Amino acid sequence: MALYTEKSSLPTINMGDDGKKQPGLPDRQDGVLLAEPEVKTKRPPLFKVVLLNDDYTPMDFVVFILKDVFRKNHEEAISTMLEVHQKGAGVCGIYTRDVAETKAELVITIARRNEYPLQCRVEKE
Ligand code: TYC
Repeated sequence: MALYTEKSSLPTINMGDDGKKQPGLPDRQDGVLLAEPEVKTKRPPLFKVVLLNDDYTPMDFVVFILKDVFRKNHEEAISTMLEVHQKGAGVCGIYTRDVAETKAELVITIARRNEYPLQCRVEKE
């Protein structure tokens, strides 16, 4: 894209009534595109899925959940399960709100179907 950067007194087309630049519209002068429009994007807020320890859910089942729901490999799944077992809680993953809530619900659904009391929480990062 050619950039015309020389200063000129010609008004830009991209101007509102207040004379201010309109965000998202390209800068033009004499119909010539001066630069790509500046589009401001914001990253979405992130949420942790935290798994909680209990005395009844078997370790193997937690490892299965960590692989199946959180796509961890065997070593990562063992390590996260042991962290939760030893410290009482541990982060399984960090996602946008909808993904975090869906994964947390899936954990509870699979656990209840297997009659285990496994719990997990969604917390803002
Ligand atoms: N504490 C459980 C046991 O000894 C294992 C376990 C680990 C349970 C992690 C839940 O989130 C958990 N069988």
